[in-house]
Amino acid sequence: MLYQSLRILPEVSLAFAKNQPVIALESTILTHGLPYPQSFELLEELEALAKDNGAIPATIAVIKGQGVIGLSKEDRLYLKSLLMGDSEATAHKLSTRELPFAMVKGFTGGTTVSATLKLAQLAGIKVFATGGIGGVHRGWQQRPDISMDLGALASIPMIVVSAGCKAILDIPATLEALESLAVPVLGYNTEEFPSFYSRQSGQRVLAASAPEIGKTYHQMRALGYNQGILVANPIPAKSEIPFEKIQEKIEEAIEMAASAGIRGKELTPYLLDALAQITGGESIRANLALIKNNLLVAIEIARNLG
Ligand code: PSU
Ligand code: MN
Repeated sequence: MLYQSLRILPEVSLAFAKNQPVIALESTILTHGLPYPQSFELLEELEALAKDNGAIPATIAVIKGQGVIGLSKEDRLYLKSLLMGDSEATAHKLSTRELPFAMVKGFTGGTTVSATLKLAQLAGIKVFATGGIGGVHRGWQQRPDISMDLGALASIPMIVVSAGCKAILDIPATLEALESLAVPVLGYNTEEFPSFYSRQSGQRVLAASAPEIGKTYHQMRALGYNQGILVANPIPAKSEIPFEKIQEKIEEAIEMAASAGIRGKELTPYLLDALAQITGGESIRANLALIKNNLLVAIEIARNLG
């Protein structure tokens, strides 16, 4: 058997050859983060937005055991067929620890931030746009549910543009963990760490511009660091859900998850879905707006990377 199998979309290889910015996108948001068909509409909008702004998107996933850097037409059709339940196979949620076994078994799935980082690194990508990273879940004192996204950020040199971490998490604890792991967290032109749906979180970070983020990335390489950089870019004001308002709904969603006994890798998709129901879709509208905004900032940073 062939160990490590990656397929790079020709358009992505060409972008490397032409020195055009290439931005990695994750796919768990498609398979587990958003309902179908909104998920695929978002994918198409994101890819068009990247191209309109002179960048090439590389949506990363695992298709039949192969790491895919940029989805082909066939990949999209196949993933859609799994999400619509037209096939026996299921779309898995793949984080770093699941990736090797999934490749051996020929599984198909969406890659989380951690697994996307791993595959993007192998492909030579330096900038990745996502919604919100995973982190330390509330209640970690009882059960230490800490996303593999943090370990991946600590060991893979990549600029990850997010709207902060997911609001459902323990945000101060997530920032503490990132500090312990020596992952720089830079606010994109802001000193307040955003909390996904909201521009506020009450937590302070250092503010940085796109050129400063690019230079910090190079400085880290010069110093021999393995860490990536977490860029925290606030959701546009017109799409935000105020911090106090969303907190109540998050607590409701967490209670629902607890009484349904949901834990492990099912927890995040469950909470996002519960929040979408509780907010009547407002959380999904906010999610769509912030990810587009993150993509634009990722392109701006990639241009400044030199
Ligand atoms: N944030 C979202 N939607 C998502 C995710 C994060 O708004 O779908 C996904 C990302 O792929 C992230 C993953 O890497 O959830 C984290 O899952 P966990 O908490 O199980 O590590
Ligand atoms: Mn977890």
